[in-house]
Amino acid sequence: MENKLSLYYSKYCFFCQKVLMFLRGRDIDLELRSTSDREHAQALMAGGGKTQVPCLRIENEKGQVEWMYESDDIIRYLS
Ligand SMILES: N[C@@H](CCC(=O)N[C@@H](CS)C(=O)NCC(=O)O)C(=O)O
Repeated sequence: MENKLSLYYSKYCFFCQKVLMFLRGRDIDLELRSTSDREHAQALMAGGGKTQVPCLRIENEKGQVEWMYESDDIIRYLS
């Protein structure tokens, strides 16, 4: 089973736009979670420990979760 991916983002954030541009046209199974949605913002803070976006939540088949914060690291991971 593949890792389950969720991208926390804000539409006002340049670094998020960079990651979203990278995703465009690529067939990557990933859920987009806008932090304009209070529920997503709270989950990001609770899980990752800070509100910074973009953040990629990576959940492996064992249910272990990693929170990846840097846009360049996220793009590298998804490449
Ligand atoms: N070096 C980071 C910069 C990310 C960043 O500065 N994000 C801003 C929005 S553009 C942010 O989330 N600021 C609010 C916060 O840190 O809580 C990256 O490349 O992802």
